[in-house]
Amino acid sequence: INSGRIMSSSSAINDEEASARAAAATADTGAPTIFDKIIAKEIPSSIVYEDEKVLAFRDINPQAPVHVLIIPKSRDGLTELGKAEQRHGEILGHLLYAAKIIAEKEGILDGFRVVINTGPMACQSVYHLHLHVLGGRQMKWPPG
Ligand code: TR5
Repeated sequence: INSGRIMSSSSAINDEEASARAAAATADTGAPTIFDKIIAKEIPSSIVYEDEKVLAFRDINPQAPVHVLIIPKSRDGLTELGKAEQRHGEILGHLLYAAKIIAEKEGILDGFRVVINTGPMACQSVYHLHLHVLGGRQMKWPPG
């Protein structure tokens, strides 16, 4: 009974957080985002990996001991995964392989999660495609 009460109260908090994120989530407008400024190094970020095509930096609001975002340097219409076209296949593969390189550098190859939120229903908040690489703690399933 107690554990049932604890579970329902913690799921109420999660629901509240989820509702707040969902309410704040907006749809893609195609406008430039804060990530353009990070790519241009106009605003600082904690860069963990960079090559000619992608940039990876630490999330400002980490959800795990390791929480890195990987973005294409050229957005090229890829505001979100849901807008991907066949021509984006190469960069999508490059981003995913970069996730493995970063996981290796961060020492989380024993288990890590790669997340892409796409669209308001998934609470996407920045419309420049990005992969979240999360690790350094035991992950749970299902995600919220
Ligand atoms: O919700 P989605 O999947 O769109 O993820 C966007 C992520 O960008 C969130 O996890 C934010 O915490 C992260 N974010 C937002 C900003 C930001 C950032 N990560 C690093 N540096 C940031 N700056 C400087 N500014 C942001 N607005």
